[in-house]
Amino acid sequence: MSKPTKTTPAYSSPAGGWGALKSSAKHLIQSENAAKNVKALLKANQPGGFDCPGCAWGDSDTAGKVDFCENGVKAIAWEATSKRVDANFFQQYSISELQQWDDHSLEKSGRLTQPMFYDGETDHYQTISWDDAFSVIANKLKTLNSPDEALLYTSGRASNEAAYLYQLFGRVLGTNNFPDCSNMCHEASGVGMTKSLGTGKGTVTMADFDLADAIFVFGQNPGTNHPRMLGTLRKASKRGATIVSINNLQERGLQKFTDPQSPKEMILFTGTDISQYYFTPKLGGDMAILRGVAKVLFERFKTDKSILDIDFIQTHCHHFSDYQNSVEITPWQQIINQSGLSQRDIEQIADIYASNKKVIFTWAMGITQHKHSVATIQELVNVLLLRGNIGKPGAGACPVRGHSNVQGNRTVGINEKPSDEFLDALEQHYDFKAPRAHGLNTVESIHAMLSGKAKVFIALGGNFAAATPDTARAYQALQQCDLTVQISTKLNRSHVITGKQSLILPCLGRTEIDRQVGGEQCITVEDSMSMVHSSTGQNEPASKELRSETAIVAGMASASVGSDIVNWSALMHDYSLIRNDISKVLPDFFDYNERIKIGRGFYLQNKAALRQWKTSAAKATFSSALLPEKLSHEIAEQFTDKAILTLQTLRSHDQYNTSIYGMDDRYRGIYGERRVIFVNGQDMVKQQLSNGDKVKITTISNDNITRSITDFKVVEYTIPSGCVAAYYPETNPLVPLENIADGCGTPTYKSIAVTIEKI
Ligand SMILES: Nc1nc2c(c(=O)[nH]1)N[C@H]1C(S)=C(S)[C@@H](COP(=O)(O)OP(=O)(O)OC[C@H]3O[C@@H](n4cnc5c(=O)[nH]c(N)nc54)[C@H](O)[C@@H]3O)O[C@H]1N2
Ligand SMILES: Nc1nc2c(c(=O)[nH]1)N[C@H]1C(S)=C(S)[C@@H](COP(=O)(O)OP(=O)(O)OC[C@H]3O[C@@H](n4cnc5c(=O)[nH]c(N)nc54)[C@H](O)[C@@H]3O)O[C@H]1N2
Ligand SMILES: [Mo]
Repeated sequence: MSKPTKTTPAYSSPAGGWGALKSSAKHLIQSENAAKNVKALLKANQPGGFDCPGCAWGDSDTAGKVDFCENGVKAIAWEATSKRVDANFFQQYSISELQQWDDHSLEKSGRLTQPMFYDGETDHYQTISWDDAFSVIANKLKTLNSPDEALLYTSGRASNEAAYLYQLFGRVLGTNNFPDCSNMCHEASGVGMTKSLGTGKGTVTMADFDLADAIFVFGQNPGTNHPRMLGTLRKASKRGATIVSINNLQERGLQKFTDPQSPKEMILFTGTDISQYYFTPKLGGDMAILRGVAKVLFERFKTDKSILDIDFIQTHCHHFSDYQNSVEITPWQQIINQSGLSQRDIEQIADIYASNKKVIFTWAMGITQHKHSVATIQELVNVLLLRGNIGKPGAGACPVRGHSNVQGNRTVGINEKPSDEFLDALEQHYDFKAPRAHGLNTVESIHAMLSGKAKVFIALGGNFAAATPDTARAYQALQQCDLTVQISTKLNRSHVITGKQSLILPCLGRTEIDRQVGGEQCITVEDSMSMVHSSTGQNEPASKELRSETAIVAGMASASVGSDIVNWSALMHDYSLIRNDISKVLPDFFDYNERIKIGRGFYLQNKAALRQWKTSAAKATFSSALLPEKLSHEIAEQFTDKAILTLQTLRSHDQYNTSIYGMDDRYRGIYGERRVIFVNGQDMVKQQLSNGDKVKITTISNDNITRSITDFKVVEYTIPSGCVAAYYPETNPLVPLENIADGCGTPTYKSIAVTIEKI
């Protein structure tokens, strides 16, 4: 085991602290709107204020105190910039020219201000009126042979109201083609947990973090991606809970954290130790760790019957003996090889797990973006079930979501595989026939565009061109479309990689005041703890021409499918009517409008947390999948003689997915650049590489497609031998479209077999 005291030389101060304050101030000043942003920040995550557009971590009970973090500041400052991308900008720069800009330069150009249209006749976007833009969409949709030739992508920032209306639009149009960011993100959590527990959502609330005896953080970098979670972990650590991190890298935030909101820690330059134990497995090794833990538990159970919660297992679980058998036939050698940890390490993890009564497992992309992610998540659940750690206070499963409302989007119907129950309710409420055939997920959508089966691509937010795998093919897919439509706040790659025609529809951001006929509107979102709360923008909109996402969806829908089935404009004028509709279709949202007025909103009850299992057997189900026979590098060994490394693609501290705020990654000691690859020292020796060498990275696959990116700088780093890491989205050209998780369509962004070669 590596104790947290052994840090990378990269950053020796605690995460957070003055470094975070300094960086927050820098980003506020660079937004050129500092005063407005400071005012906005005080309203972030507060009742009556807006939900931070950063991450999906739950709000703590900080009424009267500020509740935001360094990266929330960046997200807010990024949206509230004073820079504008207007008609003059598009006159000045052609699309071909903008294609040469990097992602940082595109987004840094500022907020989009008016609808723009590209028709393929010149190399420039031209202005267009909102009505004409909606007619372009309606006319194109009418020429399709089938509504299934349309794709309606969603990124997880959209509000419940906008997302609900968007899925209704698609279904009235006649398709379930709702690819979304979740397909690339936590899909495996939803699939795995639904199979095992009958719910795709986390079973814990913020209150459980105050009660847990131990918290295990798997494959997640909260110091960067969910900084407010560090506040929760700090509080838990201070009251004596045990925190264990299991991460391929020694992330600074998981080691030591100074809460910028603690005057004492700030003044004394001290911090709180976060993880008492830190284990650094190989990429994709978590399922093996968990299998090893189960093996130890079964072994100990022979002499100590209290090790497993037999009462719970007998009353609530299904397929226990199949699971026990799978665990027993899994050899230790395979566990050790795949995990990269020793048997001793795994025994220690099992000891910590077994000696704490109430345990929470949290996880994020280090778990969900592998080939065997669904099986890994089911194994996380298996281990929780063994000790009755589901549906008991202070214990449970916590997939920490990405986008601030990705969970809400799914809840209100953004799903390419909707349940019959949901479609029945829609049909009943609106009196129409909803399409029943399942639609396409993100990767399937790219295949459909490439083969000409899909012709119109509409995106409610996000940056499809940059976020998706196999960049060359993703670009080609979009470029083959007859029409691409982007509903966005800021300029990005997806605006310059266009279909034959293309529309940019600029929308209000989360921080802005949303004025409709019925007055100023609030929207609602759901966080990772299933809390639904309202969000009210505070800033003046970046341009008078902006429309809300909800209004844009309503405009597209009424132009395209008419208003016989749904009165789009009435809903757009007053969002409380949309919420009324949602509560009719989804009964869990009863008294929706009333309940969001109280405090921090309401909790959508998780059935598994009540030990009610909505699985086919009405029990929590142990999954008995075996460990994968081979991990990605072992599969790739058949195709090359060269030394194979496994690449994970991850986020720097200065980015929000494809939005690149800046070129630093402070906690990893990287400044002013992004084209770096983190390599283990011994691997460098083997490959005769030195720090600072420039390399070409090439994917190993057997499909005769060459995927290479070049000019990456080698950085020696504390990372297990055989593993390397580099930032996304620059690495997306390396990710084959075919490399997806078993049982869900998530690209294997955290395990790409590559070779590196000095240039
Ligand atoms: N500031 C900021 N906040 C964000 C985002 C952002 O880009 N910027 N993105 C949002 C979104 S959409 C999401 S999904 C989340 C993402 O949040 P994270 O999941 O934290 O994001 P990644 O940067 O992909 O980090 C993956 C982490 O898992 C570790 N890891 C990788 N592979 C493995 C493995 O096989 N096993 C183990 N045990 N560890 C592994 C990596 O070392 C890294 O620490 O954050 C959300 N919040
Ligand atoms: N290689 C690799 N690829 C990955 C990942 C990885 O770890 N590695 N992670 C995957 C994950 S977890 C995710 S979630 C996806 C993210 O995929 P997306 O959600 O598609 O991408 P984002 O970068 O979050 O989208 C940024 C754009 O959203 C727009 N935007 C911002 N705010 C708003 C708003 O309020 N409304 C609207 N309409 N638009 C807005 C802006 O124009 C901005 O340019 O990427 C995935 N891709
Ligand atoms: Mo995500």
